[in-house]
Amino acid sequence: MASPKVEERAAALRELLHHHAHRYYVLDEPELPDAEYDKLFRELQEIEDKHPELRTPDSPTQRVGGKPLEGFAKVRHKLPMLSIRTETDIEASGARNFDGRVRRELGLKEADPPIEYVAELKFDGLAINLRYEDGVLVQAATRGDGEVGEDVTHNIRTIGQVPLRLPADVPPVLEVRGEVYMRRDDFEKLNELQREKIARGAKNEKTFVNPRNAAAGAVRQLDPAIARQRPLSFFAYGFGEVAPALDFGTQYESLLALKSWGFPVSDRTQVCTGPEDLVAYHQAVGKERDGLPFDIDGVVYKVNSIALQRQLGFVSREPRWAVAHKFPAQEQVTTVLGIEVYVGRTGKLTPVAKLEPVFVGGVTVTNATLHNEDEVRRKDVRVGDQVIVRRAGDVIPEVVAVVPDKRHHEARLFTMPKKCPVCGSAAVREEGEADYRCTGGLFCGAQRKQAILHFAQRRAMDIEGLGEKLVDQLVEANVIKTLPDLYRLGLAGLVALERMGEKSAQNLLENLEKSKDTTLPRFLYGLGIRHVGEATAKDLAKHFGKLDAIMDASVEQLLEVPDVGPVVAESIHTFFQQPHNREVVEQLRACGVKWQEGEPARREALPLAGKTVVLTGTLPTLTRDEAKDMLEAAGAKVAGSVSKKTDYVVAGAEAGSKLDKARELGVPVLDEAGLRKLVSS
Ligand code: D41
Repeated sequence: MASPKVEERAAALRELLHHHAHRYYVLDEPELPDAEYDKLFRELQEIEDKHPELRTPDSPTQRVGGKPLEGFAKVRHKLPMLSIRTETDIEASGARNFDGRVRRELGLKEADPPIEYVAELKFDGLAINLRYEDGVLVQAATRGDGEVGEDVTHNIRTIGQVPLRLPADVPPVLEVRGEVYMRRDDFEKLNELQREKIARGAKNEKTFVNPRNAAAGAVRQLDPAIARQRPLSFFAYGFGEVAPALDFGTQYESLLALKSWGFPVSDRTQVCTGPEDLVAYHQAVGKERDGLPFDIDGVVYKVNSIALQRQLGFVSREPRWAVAHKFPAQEQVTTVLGIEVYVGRTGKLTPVAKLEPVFVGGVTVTNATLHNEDEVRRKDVRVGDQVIVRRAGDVIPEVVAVVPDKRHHEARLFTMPKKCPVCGSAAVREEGEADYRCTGGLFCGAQRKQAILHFAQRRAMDIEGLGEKLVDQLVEANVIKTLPDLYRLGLAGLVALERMGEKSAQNLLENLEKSKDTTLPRFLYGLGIRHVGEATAKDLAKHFGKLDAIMDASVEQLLEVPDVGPVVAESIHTFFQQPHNREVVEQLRACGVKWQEGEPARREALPLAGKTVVLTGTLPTLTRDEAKDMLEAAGAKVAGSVSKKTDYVVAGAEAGSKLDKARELGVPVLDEAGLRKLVSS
């Protein structure tokens, strides 16, 4: 018999899990990281395993997957959508355990040859079943509880990567299964937009906790117009009902077939032989994880031979021939020790949470951004709170939510300081803006440091060896107050700095000298004008040819530059109206900073004027930047994704979905030789 205490705990867990399942599946607004939810779930499972009399019919453990939402038509899957067993052991042994189990089930001896597997990424999205009849997409449904999902056809149709029509050779009934997800850059853009809407006073808007929740929210959006604004992606990994049946020999062949029909299939999928190949794959993907453009929460191993898959079969809706091998979670709970305010290059004040160190997505995190004052208030983050921290890829870690029932104190609400914490100048928030800004400009040490680092970076003036530590020293010692001071540094002054030897000082001076020979776009970008990124700097240089023309341009003239809108034009104009900014430019030129000035562009005269080109894959001799420069010099616009408006796609080795898309849309595809011919045409 279970003790009253255990019984009480089971009831409390059921209550908690019901609450969090509702937040997650129905509202798309989780309050707990998945890993935390899983822990509670497993605790309840263990209690129920030990004391089956405590297992109630409504226990969350008795339901597989999500509950279909109200408001959507229900779809009964012709073949149930299975789930995938998770290998709990994060270490390499996870792959070995799986291989061991498979061999045992198949009755193999040690001397028998190794098993072939397909290893693939485990996308962190939501599973979808696409049904094609006579090659036409007729229905898209969520997984739901595996038996019954929701009809979300209208929203899935908005995903460009989902083919609406297939080639003639596909079976009359074809169901394709895959994962709908949101890329990290699309997710960041979406949340940035949401934050702006909230800053402008929108009431019913919120930011999303992670790309998966944003994707889930978009897929289950009742209004397809809203779904359309939430850029989703798709990749295919398997099949549902197929009639007449297809007779593939291996899992891998089936993926190649999907690819040939125009479905996006991950190019990171790999055939592996034996467990050590799987271990190597797990480790390699673990290293690549941060650099991927989307979230993955692990890798998946599948037995490659379809005959062996049949022999293995499944247990309680999980195939014995597949397993998910996870990576460290990208969200964790930790405590806020304090909230500090950082000052950025443009004077933007950012509240940053100081955290109890926590291991998230593979690294230890101690700081996480809170974005701005509104966000801190909306999420109601206070010192001492337990919060969910997310770290994915190269994005700065962020506090995504407070864990509400874990607050044990009455900490004070955060307010933004009205003075810059670095220089003491007034901090102001303009009407309709989300951020406070320090008004100190280059008087502010923080802005000065950031401005110098920005100027020195590789993509701007490319001053090698001028890193963060050195800039801190130079600014704090008051050796550098403005950018031209950099070029007035002397050997004696540098050597006087702590930890600076004569050799490194000499090197730095040489690098400074080298940096003087630059290009107009690099110089313009390096000035750090608000809203002028690399692309805009290039556009400006191309349009005006000479710096003086840009400095003297009116807002109207600036608006003539392609892709320059009112906000950007205003910002450039204001910058060059400030006498101290003009002075900085003059002094830099006087110090010997120079570039080749050009003629104002006559766009029509360029061979690729008005053409849009997309680059994908690795070219044999040109780097991506070189290819881009070549195309832009010929008047082309280089875009990031393929659409009907794309004129050419230049594809190199390992080109992925962009190439598939180009073929699907009939966009001409060129190799490097073709590119060279095109720009010289
Ligand atoms: O990338 C994924 N999330 C993924 C999910 C994948 N690469 N493969 C999967 N394979 C399966 C089986 C083995 C059952 C065909 C899956 C899933 N299932 C899956 N996703 C959600 C529930 C099940």
